[in-house]
Amino acid sequence: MLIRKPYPGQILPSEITAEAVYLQRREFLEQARNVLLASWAGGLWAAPKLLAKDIDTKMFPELPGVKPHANYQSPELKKVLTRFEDIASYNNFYEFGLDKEDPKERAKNFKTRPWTIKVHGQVEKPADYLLEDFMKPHTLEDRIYRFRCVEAWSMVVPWVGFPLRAVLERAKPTSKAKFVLFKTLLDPKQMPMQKTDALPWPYQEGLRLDEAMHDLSFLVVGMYGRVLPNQNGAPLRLVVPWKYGFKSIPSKL
Ligand SMILES: Nc1nc2c(c(=O)[nH]1)N[C@H]1C(S)=C(S)[C@@H](COP(=O)(O)O)O[C@H]1N2
Ligand SMILES: [Mo]
Repeated sequence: MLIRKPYPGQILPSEITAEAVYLQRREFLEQARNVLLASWAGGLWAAPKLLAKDIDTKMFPELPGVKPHANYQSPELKKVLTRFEDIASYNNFYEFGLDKEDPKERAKNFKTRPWTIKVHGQVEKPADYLLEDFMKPHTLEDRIYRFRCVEAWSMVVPWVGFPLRAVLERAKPTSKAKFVLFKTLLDPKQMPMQKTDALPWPYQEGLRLDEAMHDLSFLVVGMYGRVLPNQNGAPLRLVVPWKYGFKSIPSKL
């Protein structure tokens, strides 16, 4: 028999903020911010900031053939999912700026086509793929993951993509392969922060081969059944749900 004992420091369910309260807090923060912005702007500088409420999901075309296609509007899912507008307007994508609001404005014109993905190193089948060819063999899946940042915020996101494992199986790692290295595009003309030394560029992340081969490691091309917004790492990003967000590298593999 399994007996669950609380361990020292365990968070009791009663201590977790009720969701409704949490959501109210977000709304409150957004309203407070709008009021603040309005009063600062006060006719002096009227730089209109793009807010979550300005994001129109219809700007992002629907991806066909997603399985299973979740009904994002169902009351059950609406209750647990973070809103599209919030996921697409609170981003860590340092190539486009250090503030959460920077990427959605500055990545607007980022060019995601044509896009090449290089798979090389200790693999039997190294190749350069055009994004369309890279994706062709894969059925798009809808997977709801909780995404946690080490900064202590999290979101529940219905991603669309395919397992990283399928890609690795295609590339056939040799017996010498131990790790997978992921690299984001280096293009300071398009990614303004790459002109600074805020971080060592290009952004890189690594996984052990067994982590990369795990069923949950997911290559993402969309969310909410729609094309991935640039600020969330279009055209292709990694999502590793049991690790903090910084492992989930956008925009290139
Ligand atoms: N290339 C690149 N990848 C990155 C980052 C980044 O700044 N640049 N930030 C990481 C961090 S800290 C987080 S929390 C997630 C944020 O992804 P999201 O903005 O789509 O939620 O991307 C991760 N991958
Ligand atoms: Mo993060």
